[in-house]
Amino acid sequence: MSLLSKKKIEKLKRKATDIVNRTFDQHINLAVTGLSRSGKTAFITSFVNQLINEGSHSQLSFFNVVHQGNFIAAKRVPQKHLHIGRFEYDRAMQAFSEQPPSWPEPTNGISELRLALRYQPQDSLIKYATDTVTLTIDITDYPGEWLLDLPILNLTYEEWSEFTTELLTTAPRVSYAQVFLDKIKQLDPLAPVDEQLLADLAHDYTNLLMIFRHKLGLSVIQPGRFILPGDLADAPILQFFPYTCFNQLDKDDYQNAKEDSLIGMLRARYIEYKERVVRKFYQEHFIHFDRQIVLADCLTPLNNGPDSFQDLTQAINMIMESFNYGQSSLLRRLFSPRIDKLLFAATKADHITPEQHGNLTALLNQLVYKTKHQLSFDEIEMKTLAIASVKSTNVGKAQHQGVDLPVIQGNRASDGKLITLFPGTVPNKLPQANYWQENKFNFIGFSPLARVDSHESLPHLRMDQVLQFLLGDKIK
Ligand SMILES: Nc1nc2c(ncn2[C@@H]2O[C@H](COP(=O)(O)OP(=O)(O)OP(=O)(O)O)[C@@H](O)[C@H]2O)c(=O)[nH]1
Ligand SMILES: [Mg+2]
Repeated sequence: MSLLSKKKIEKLKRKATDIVNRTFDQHINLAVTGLSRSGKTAFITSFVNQLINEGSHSQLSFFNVVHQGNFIAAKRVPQKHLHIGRFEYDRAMQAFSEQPPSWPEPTNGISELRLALRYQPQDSLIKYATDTVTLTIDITDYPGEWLLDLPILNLTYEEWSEFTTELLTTAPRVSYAQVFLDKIKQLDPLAPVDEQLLADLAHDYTNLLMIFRHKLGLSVIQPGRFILPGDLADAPILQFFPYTCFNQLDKDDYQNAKEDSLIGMLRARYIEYKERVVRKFYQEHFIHFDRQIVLADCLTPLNNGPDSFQDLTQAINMIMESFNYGQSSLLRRLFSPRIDKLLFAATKADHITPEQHGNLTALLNQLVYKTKHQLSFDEIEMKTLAIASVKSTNVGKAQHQGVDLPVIQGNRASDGKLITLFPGTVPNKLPQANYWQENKFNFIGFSPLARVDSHESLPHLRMDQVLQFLLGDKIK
């Protein structure tokens, strides 16, 4: 055979392999969300870190492809959408690898990262055709606050104002909202709009939302973009607020109000927000997600008290609406979403002793499944897990009045001091009044335990179960 024909045959062979690979190669869009500070950045960093460092002492025994020895390698590849921010993996790993190590900075908005995972197929048909298959994973990080806005799509400005007025006029919000409510009372809603006044009041309202989230630890924050504006910071589309005196406004006057009146402009901006911000997010991003992870920090609200916990319950209810695929659901009517697996993960499980993990999962189950009964989730497979993306404590035992007590030990974030503590018990169901009287949950922020180089695996709890649930069935 001539050299040329040999070369030609080689080329043809390569082409054939390429076609086979393209047929079997897989792709998945994975979305990660959760309210601010719930642990999204730490989660994605750990997710990527576990995969790209597999082999260097990573602990992924529940991830079948690794356990069975068929995992070859994973690497980062350029992301799909160039107009979306990059998930700053290197910056996050840099924080974990410093001495002393620290947590990555808070993020604001949406970002993306793409991974290519190569493995040896086990499926007899695929195995016959090719030695290796690549699973491409697009990971998107976006704020859970954006999902809290879904109900807005179904509400008129008047209805939304009424919903929000109810929140603002009851405890715990009312004590901070009174000044704002008084200012609104002074306004003539039908007078020509003063845009500066409108901007100032929108600013006051945004500040209130910040206090609710960061000072009171509340979760129901609407509109979600006000505290996490992404690239919309200072845009007029975010300059509106609920009108809290609808009970004093004549219905006809409201209907006939011109756009240059205060109430008319508030209504117009609300409608604009609904269309250009909320609907756009669902259309441009949400409907393309295949699988979703919702991270929930249940421990901080337990530590904050009943108001904060009750608010988390309501926020999870609202977030669940985005996965309600029932025929008559708002989501189904407006879009064609395709998420088929939904993982709810209670983060920061390294803050409690291991015998409490079951309770934490049971508690999250109650939060999630309470809504599941009311809505239709038939098309989505769901799972709940208690995880730590980056485990930052060690577990031990301490003697207390002659009894062995399980304790955790870690570096306190506020001063870096090594402390040992029994953090308290987590209820295994939605806490009743007596829980709050009898228990004091002690949630103390910890720094990462020890520095981890970028080529080493981060310590974790149950990230392998996360990987198996989200990717396992795609790896054949
Ligand atoms: N102990 C422990 N703390 C964690 C873990 N994950 C996150 N944290 C803590 O939670 C904080 C917030 O984590 P991030 O990953 O930045 O959360 P986020 O959801 O990305 O926050 P935003 O970007 O502000 O929305 C961190 O700074 C840590 O203090 C974990 O696995 N274990
Ligand atoms: Mg973040």
